[in-house]
Amino acid sequence: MLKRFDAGQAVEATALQTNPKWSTRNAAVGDLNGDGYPDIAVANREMTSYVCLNDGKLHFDYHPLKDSPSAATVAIADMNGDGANDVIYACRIRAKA
Ligand SMILES: [Ca+2]
Ligand SMILES: [Ca+2]
Repeated sequence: MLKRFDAGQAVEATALQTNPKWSTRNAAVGDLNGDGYPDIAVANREMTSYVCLNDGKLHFDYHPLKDSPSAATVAIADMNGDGANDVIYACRIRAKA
């Protein structure tokens, strides 16, 4: 669910369409492709995680994160100082809880 805030008050909410089979545990927001629109990275438990690239009209293209078998959390930051955001995700192997 996306909410817009104006002066601290929630004034609008929009359902974000994602795959209902995703077992999402965490999400992070940041511009991942440099187009100026914020994108979303999601951490999915016991399955592949994804980045969701925003076209600026709240439509998202989903791209799998390589080697993300069971991510517990995710963050977005420029880790190598090249000016482009990177995705950082922590995975649990053989997660039971
Ligand atoms: Ca973007
Ligand atoms: Ca970077």
